[in-house]
Amino acid sequence: MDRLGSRQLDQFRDLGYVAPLDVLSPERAMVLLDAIDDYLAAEAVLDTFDLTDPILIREVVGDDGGKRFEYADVPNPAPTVFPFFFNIWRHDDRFREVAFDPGPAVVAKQLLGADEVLLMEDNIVVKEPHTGPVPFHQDYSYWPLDRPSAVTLWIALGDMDAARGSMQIVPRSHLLGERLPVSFGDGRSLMAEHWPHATEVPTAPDADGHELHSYEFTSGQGGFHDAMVWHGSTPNTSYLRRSAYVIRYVVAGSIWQGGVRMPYDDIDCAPGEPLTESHFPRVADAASSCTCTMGGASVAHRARRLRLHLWRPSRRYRATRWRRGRRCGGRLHRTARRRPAGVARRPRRR
Ligand SMILES: O=C(O)CCC(=O)C(=O)O
Repeated sequence: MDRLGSRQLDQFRDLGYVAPLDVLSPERAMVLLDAIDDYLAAEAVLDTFDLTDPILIREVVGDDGGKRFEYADVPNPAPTVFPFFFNIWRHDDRFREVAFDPGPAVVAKQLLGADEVLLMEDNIVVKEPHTGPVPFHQDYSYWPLDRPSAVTLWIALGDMDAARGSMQIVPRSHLLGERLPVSFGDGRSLMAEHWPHATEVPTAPDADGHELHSYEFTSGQGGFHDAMVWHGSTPNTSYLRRSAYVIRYVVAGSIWQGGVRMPYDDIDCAPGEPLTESHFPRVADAASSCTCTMGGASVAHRARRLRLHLWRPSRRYRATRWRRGRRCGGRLHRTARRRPAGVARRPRRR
């Protein structure tokens, strides 16, 4: 992936995002799509939950008398329609290679004006056919960081437009201050009583007079957005599964806030300390060329894109049979955990 030019950097500063960018070749995108298909077909998952699971955040007082927030389990009888994979790079080399590719990471450094960036997390976001929107939200509100010095790279796996459930961005909204996190299932704002400094993201920003920009990408293209920009995605009204690979980069030296600000994984980093590289590895040390980008589409590329477009949505996958605890063809390096009956998957967000 090439470094950005000054016009693209200006676009990012002005609008809060920059797109479209050639991030992956269609072939590489196809490899990731096949990987996702494998995971879903095998019903074996890593740290995965349904993005639309109900979210409940409660305040607890620790032994030291300090207050912090944690997620509470909420029973959710609804079938999984919105699989969300978390930190897949830890388990699968096909994703790790992209997450550690210096090309996109160098662009993240350019956008953040940083000497070093860390990989905060990666995600796969799958929208099954005929599933709803992702409500507008701001990524920073889900992160226990002391500053919004982070960017998200959203990569389309498969050709993408609004009918397929693509991303929508509210340009310039990154300049409008901190907002409350949103529960993705019902669009409810969270933390209102605890974060008096933050206001809600409008549920329909266009009805409030804001512009909307939509991502229309061919497979492998992507866009970077600012941690403060409002964005969401349209319903997937097509008969095709929609998949995206998402990488989040954060400036090295950012301070971890932990549950004092927002629940997250338990990690080896105490609140008030800089992010630990054992959990948030450093990327972008290498040169800026990206080995996985193949910009110009050859005839073969286009043929594969067409195949992607016609890709059958559920070769082996049965949405209703989605659950934890199965083997995944020996690909996983970690034993899947079985959730006790009646207990919802623990919600976790970016
Ligand atoms: O993929 C989607 O539908 C939404 C993803 C998103 O909001 C994000 O990655 O920040």
